[in-house]
Amino acid sequence: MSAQKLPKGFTWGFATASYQIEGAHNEGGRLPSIWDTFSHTPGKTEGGASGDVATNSYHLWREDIALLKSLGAQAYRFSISWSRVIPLGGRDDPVNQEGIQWYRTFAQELLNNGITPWVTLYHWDLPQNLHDRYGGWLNKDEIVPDFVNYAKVCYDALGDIVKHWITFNEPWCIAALGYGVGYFAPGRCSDRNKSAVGDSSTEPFIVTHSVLIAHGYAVKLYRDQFQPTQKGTIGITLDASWWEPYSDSPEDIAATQRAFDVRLGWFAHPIYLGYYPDALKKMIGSRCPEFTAEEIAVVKDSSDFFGLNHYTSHLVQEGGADEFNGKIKQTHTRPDGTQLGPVGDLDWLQTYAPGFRKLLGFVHKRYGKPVVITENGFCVKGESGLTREQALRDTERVSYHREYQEAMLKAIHEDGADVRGYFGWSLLDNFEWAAGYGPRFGVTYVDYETMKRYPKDSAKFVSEWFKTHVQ
Ligand code: PNW
Repeated sequence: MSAQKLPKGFTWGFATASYQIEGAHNEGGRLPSIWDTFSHTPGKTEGGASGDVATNSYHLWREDIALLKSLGAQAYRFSISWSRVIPLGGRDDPVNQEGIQWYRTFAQELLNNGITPWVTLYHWDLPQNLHDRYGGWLNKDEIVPDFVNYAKVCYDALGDIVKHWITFNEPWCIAALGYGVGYFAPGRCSDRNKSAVGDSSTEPFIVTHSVLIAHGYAVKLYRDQFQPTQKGTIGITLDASWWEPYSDSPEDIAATQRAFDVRLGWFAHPIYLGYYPDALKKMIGSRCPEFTAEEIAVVKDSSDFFGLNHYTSHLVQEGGADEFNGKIKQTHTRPDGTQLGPVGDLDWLQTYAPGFRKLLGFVHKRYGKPVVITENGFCVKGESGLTREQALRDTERVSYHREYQEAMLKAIHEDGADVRGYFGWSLLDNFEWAAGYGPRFGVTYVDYETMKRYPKDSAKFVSEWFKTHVQ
């Protein structure tokens, strides 16, 4: 059994995102995104951290590629900063050739090193100008054509060498964290005793609607005008926990079903099945936007694969108030007081690999598409307080990856899940959004003083594991 391999054609590598690694926030013609504005606003990020410098990958990209190569990665998932490519963002705004050229050089150099680029178009960094000009994702009629134009610029400029596209990363975070609880840019939230802006009861649903439609039209454009000649694939990345009932009470079981339907189905149902889930409509009633016939025809079946980001599992109880999670209560503590698994450096994260196995089987069966794991990883509790030498011996992250990768293998061989790829999050320690530089998700340690990269034990583990399991 241990000799079992991954299916032929399976690809693996590591993932990052533009704002979390690039730095050079005001170089090369780039203008601010909502994450620049947000992170420069006092009180929004831990210690006032920003991505101004991050891991300086805009300048140190050759080192990043050399690192990927030394680990034997077959693929690399990175994202394009919209504000580098179209600094003002809009369909009538100028394209910044310097930005285009940077990504082209980067993608070409990956290929020269035998690494396949997987490109995310939107990993949360909306050009600030579009937010200021018309409200960004709140304004469907403006943002959809602007996003589609941005996608077209990218397909045109890079599609001859980039064959794997992901339109959006985790729309749930965009909508719920950006416009519901205000924890992420643009920081809108009506019911916090912070500076209340926006309407958390409607905006996340409006934003999601815009994102789904923008995704649909960007995919349609690719399929109509580029896929026939460029022959790439395109899809979206959604994030999901595995949700398990806290007890076997009918209430907790029903709440768990709602977690799947609302937290994941809010996005996955329209894209893979062609409608918003009943549980969502029931919960939010007339606040649920409606698709026109044309829109839903474009959104339905708009992803060639199921891009899945997965980190943790949750136990679910009836009785929460938060609509974005389906009004459930989530915990990692079992009724007997034990924990699901080792605790990470962020409170939503605990290791529980059996949940990953079950989720892979579930997603494949429910949504019927091949799955690509576009992120999976762990931040070790207290790692930023360790010396570099200590941090490099990251046994907990090694265990996490061993357990999750073995769980994936079981899902493939024993449950029939169709999984085609795996990207570890992340290649590097990096800017962990509102949590700043505290939590470290990298398989590579970054010394933020010198910007030197040092592979941790987990980098070697992941690399060896995949080398022995791919065929
Ligand atoms: C993902 N949750 O975000 C993002 O795609 C990455 O950019 C990020 O660095 C990484 O995971 C680690 O956080 C998530 O609350 C944010 O469950 C929040 C959750 C999950 C993923």
